[in-house]
Amino acid sequence: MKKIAIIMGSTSDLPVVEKAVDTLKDFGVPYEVRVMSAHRTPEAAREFALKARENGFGAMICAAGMAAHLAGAFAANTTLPVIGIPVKGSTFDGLDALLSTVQMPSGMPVATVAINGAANAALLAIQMLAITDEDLAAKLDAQRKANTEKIYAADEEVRNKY
Ligand code: RP5
Repeated sequence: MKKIAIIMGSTSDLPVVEKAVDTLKDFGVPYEVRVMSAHRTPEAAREFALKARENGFGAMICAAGMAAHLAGAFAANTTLPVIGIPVKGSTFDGLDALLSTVQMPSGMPVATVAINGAANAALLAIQMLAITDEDLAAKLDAQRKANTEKIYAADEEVRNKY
């Protein structure tokens, strides 16, 4: 199975990124977690992106806050799918990172999830791998069913209570 790269701009992004790691773990999808910055370590980020396909990755998740160029910098150097997680910082409620991540120019797509949307980033990466992996697709179906059951149970609980 292809690996998923999870890259964050700083270890201060870890509390957000951990939800993506947990989700990939739950689905048994192999991953590598790295800290690289579009601004502080641009050479390392470029090198990693250039070699990602030959190194066995199928998609990459890039999490960054503030002037969040990480996902875009990776997209510039690979044709693997890049998923961006805008991380909420101490100012602007994460809107700065959201706009920096989502507003890519034509020809350089970054699939941007919600601010701090790490679980969805991982699920999207899993869905990409599941295009050609039926076992993974079955696990996604099972998770959807379990989530639906949880909502039915919550609905019943609320109806009974009120
Ligand atoms: C971004 O700047 C990082 O992704 C992080 O969200 C933000 C702040 O980084 P630190 O100053 O906490 O290292 O590049």
